[in-house]
Amino acid sequence: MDIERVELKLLKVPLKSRFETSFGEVTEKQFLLVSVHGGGETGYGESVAMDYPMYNEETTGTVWYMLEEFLIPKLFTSQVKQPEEVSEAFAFVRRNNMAKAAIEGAVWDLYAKQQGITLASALGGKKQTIDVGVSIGIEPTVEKVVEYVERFVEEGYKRIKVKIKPGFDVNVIEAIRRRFGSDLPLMADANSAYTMQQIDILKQLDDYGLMMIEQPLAHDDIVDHIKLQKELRTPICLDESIHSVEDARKAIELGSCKMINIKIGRVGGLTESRKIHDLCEKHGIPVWCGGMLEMGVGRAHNIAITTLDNFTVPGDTSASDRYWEEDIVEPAVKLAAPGTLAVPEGAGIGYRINELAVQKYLVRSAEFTKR
Ligand code: OSB
Ligand code: MG
Repeated sequence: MDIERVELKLLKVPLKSRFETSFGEVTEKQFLLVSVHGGGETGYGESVAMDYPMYNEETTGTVWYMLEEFLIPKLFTSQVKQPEEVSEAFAFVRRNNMAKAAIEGAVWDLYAKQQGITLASALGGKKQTIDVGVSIGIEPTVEKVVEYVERFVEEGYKRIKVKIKPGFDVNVIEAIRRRFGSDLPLMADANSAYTMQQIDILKQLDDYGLMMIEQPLAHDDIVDHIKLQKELRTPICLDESIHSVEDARKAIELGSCKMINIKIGRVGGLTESRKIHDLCEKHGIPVWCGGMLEMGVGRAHNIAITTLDNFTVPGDTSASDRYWEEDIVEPAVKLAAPGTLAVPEGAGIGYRINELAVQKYLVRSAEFTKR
């Protein structure tokens, strides 16, 4: 693959409404749009790191630094023939998975465009539509969460996820079940807000028929989660703890979880995401695609990976209008039918970039050329 030029653009976009998790609140999103040029085509990737190192250790700033200092130079000198080779080429850099994924995704898109096929089919995905759910943040009141649930149920989302933290957990789930009944596909995401000392609260949640509880314990734990899973009927789903197919193998072997949330950025790219998918499939562990408040390019990558067979649980890839007034892709990501996104038919990610929108949100840009 001939990769001649890479552009980085730092964009800053306000969210339509605040989004709070147990680790903090977001009101605007800074992210990098990565474009990779070669053979007359352009591939796009989106960095999903947040402004502060609260979800993981990366930030928009560290992603820019890793790309400029190590990853872009390596891409120019390593003569990759297939996108699968990018993550091998990047293995000399420890971690920094979101930086790696941002540019690896752009190379995958470039490859698919050069082949004239969709990114989904380049990855081996077969679905033409995917079922999706939505993630609801922590709100000042339980009533506000219930209002959001009502709105998204009306929009047809196939699974509702709510964020919880100590003091805002059983009461929230109880109110949602009371209002919407036991059939609503419902799950809770704790973003590591609990310890084993609080097992009694987590056991209370066991009575509400949740599809799963996501990352209840520490962000780097797969040991206490074994003990917790033994005490709960509700399946535990790991998010923060899984950075690689090796992490997934260990968690499955140990019994730390019964499901895995795959975020392309957290695991270092599409190639590693597919490996985790394949491993989980072999072990009967369902997977779903997580979200990091992406704009359209990131959403497009999420849609593509979700077309693989073992993405059997609706993920967090909601429509663009969940968070954004105006997306940077055209057309915006919209529900094709209630709770369903159509996999675009155009080559690569299948969405065009809205350059006017990119200009509107642009903070800083840089260009790197192969020498
Ligand atoms: O834990 O899944 C998470 C957003 C930011 C950081 C972590 C998480 C989330 C979400 C939002 O739950 C998912 C989305 O709508 O993109
Ligand atoms: Mg999560």
